[in-house]
Amino acid sequence: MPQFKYSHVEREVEVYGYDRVVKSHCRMCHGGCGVLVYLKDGRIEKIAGDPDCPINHGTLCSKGIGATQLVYHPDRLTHPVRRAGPKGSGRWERISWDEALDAIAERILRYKEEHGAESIVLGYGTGRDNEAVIYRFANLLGTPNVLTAGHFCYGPRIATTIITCGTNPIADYENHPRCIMVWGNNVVISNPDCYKGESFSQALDAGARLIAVDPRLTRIAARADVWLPLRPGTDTALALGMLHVIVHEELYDKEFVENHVYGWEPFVERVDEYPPERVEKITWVPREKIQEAARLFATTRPAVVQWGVAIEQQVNCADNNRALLALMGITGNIDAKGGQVLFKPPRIVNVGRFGAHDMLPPEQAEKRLGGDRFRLAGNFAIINPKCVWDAVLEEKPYPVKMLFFISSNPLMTRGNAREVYRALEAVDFHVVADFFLTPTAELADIVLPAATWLEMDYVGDFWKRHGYLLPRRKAVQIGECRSDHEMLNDLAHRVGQGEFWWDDFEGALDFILKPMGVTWKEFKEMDYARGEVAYRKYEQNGFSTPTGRFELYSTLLERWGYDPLPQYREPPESPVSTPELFERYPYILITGRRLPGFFHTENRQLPWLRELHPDPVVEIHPETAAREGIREGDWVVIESPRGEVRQRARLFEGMDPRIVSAEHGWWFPERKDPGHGWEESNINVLTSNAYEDCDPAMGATHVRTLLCRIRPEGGGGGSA
Ligand SMILES: Nc1nc2c(c(=O)[nH]1)N[C@H]1C(S)=C(S)[C@@H](COP(=O)(O)OP(=O)(O)OC[C@H]3O[C@@H](n4cnc5c(=O)[nH]c(N)nc54)[C@H](O)[C@@H]3O)O[C@H]1N2
Ligand SMILES: Nc1nc2c(c(=O)[nH]1)N[C@H]1C(S)=C(S)[C@@H](COP(=O)(O)OP(=O)(O)OC[C@H]3O[C@@H](n4cnc5c(=O)[nH]c(N)nc54)[C@H](O)[C@@H]3O)O[C@H]1N2
Ligand code: SF4
Ligand SMILES: [Mo]
Repeated sequence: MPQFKYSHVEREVEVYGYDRVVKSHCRMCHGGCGVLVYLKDGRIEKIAGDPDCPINHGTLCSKGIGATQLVYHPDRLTHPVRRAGPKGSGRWERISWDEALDAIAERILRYKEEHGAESIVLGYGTGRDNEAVIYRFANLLGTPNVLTAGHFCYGPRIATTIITCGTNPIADYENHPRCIMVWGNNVVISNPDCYKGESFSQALDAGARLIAVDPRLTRIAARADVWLPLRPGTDTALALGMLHVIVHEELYDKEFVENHVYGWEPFVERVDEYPPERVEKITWVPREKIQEAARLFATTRPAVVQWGVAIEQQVNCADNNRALLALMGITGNIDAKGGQVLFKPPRIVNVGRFGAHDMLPPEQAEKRLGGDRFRLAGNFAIINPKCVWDAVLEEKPYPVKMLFFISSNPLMTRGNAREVYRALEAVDFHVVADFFLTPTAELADIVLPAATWLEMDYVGDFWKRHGYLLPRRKAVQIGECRSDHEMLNDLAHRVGQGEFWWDDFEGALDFILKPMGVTWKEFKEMDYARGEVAYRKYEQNGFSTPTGRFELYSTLLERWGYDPLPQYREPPESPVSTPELFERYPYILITGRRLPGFFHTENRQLPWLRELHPDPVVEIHPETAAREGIREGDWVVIESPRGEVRQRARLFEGMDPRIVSAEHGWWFPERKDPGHGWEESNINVLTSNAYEDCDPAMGATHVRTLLCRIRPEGGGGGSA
């Protein structure tokens, strides 16, 4: 039994008779929190926050606590299965791991031979700490096609920060920024990427001023000094308007601008096109508020921008990010203590190198789906989902024969769900690795039982940019479940990649850690590792960009044929771009606000978490509800030009009456038919995935802002 600094742990063990406490690292969301896993008779009895962990200091959210119910859920898949009836019939037969992996390997080799490796698409959803192994497998196989959420989540942030300043600048909450501008993010609920709500809240308690840019009055907005409730999808215009104030009032950091940025003059010309009067008309935000926020942000240093995914799931995705980077940059906050820091990771084999991107032959990389169309994405190995569905359904530009989803539920989470359904139904061979038979898995040929984070050893936070690494330690084994890492390590041997993999996955962990001079067994005994912390490194080394400067004007985007400066585009559906459609669909629908207990489509099976939020909820302003004849709690039909779904009304005053806000990810695992109600409340039945609606450089699907109409279910006049 390890010794714990906190005596309450020892005491609890004694009083309640636990036989073991395993220190580990939660991954019920993007992960990060240190946990103590209490076991009795080999079973997890409870999970608590680890007070020693530098990421969460002992705090924990409902999902972390609820993980016990995930591990032991009776519906969990605990052995591989093969389809035993027509696709989607819900009939399955148990098979062994050897049978499953041999069958998958046989298909992979056959498709590679007959159609080229590019006909095999691997996929994952949002970061589940398995991306490095998936890319390694794909690159060594020779397929450039790994379908992720990266086109509209996090991928844009990595791509735009790398081309602007070399890496992703992280808010340095530990050193208490004095001003925080939260932009399209609800960090206290979503704890996204490199951030935890706890460290953000501590910076606020230490006195940071707060600006919130969100169409909804979130808890953060309610606490803010300035709240900018913008029209959804107009973020680039708002950011350029703030830059206009900062440039014209000379509130920028002159030394930084003079010595370290690239493209100042053309940048100022672009900013000049967005005076606050114009920006007010576009964004619905009064010009005085824009000026107030810009002044507060620029004059209270150090300051940070806490940005979220709302700005990435838009036609303006890359330019939203670049406009916010410009705000961080010209105010002198990049790599400043308490500002936006370019942290160094510990010395390890990083995700990119482990992912073996350099092993993908250039002629295969050329074939990346959509690589010609979305060139920023293509250069970062990211693809747009529609390119995959088209290649399955129309065999253009070449056929895709196999889809292999490892931790993703694309039927629920990608734009235009009905098209996704058609592609999953039509594809020649479909494999899924998951904990449950999700609506996506129900359309597979083989489903593999995946291990949860409590059932594996791993180097936690491997992919993050905050500079920490923490050991994730296996606590239990459930049935025949295997981690994605072990599964791919085994499959790799069966498709001729053996020389690049290991006898078992511990070898890979040793390989990752080797440059640090420790083995997995040694790292397992450590609390964490941290990279060297240093500020303003650019003063010595410049930025890792083609010009060595902070590129307000992107030389790479210019080379790829795009506007090198950020510009505002109207959302594809809006009162301005499609006024006739707006007459019939008179509300702006925003989708996907995060819920504390669920992670996208996950956790709706877990009683503790479902009890907190039993039904899908659509927020409607009381005036709008009255006009449409909708009362609190009514089931409401939400309709877009592409279809309709139902969610339950919650009347919410904290947004403009022209906005409606719906949840994403809803299916009903308690329903035993194989569809599990995937169409009923799935907001992506309503979203568009048309190429022309996507960000032209990044290929981000525009799922955040569309037009809709609403009516009470089973009656009412409706708004049409
Ligand atoms: N309209 C709309 N759509 C959205 C969004 C939105 O805001 N609005 N948000 C989007 C965003 S930001 C993202 S990132 C995507 C997310 O998209 P996905 O990542 O596809 O989302 P999930 O539905 O959570 O799918 C994950 C699946 O993997 C399983 N799983 C979890 N962990 C593991 C693991 O370790 N191994 C294996 N093998 N399986 C695992 C879960 O049971 C679940 O079925 O969705 C997005 N879709
Ligand atoms: N509990 C939980 N945590 C999660 C997830 C989850 O599903 N559940 N998903 C994870 C993933 S993959 C991601 S990407 C992150 C995302 O985390 P966040 O970025 O926090 O995502 P959201 O809550 O979807 O959106 C944040 C805010 O954006 C606002 N918003 C909507 N449209 C606009 C707009 O046009 N402009 C602006 N400025 N704001 C807008 C919404 O009102 C919302 O308050 O969360 C991660 N963490
Ligand atoms: S915030 Fe994320 S990592 Fe922390 S306990 Fe909750 S689910 Fe786990
Ligand atoms: Mo995401």
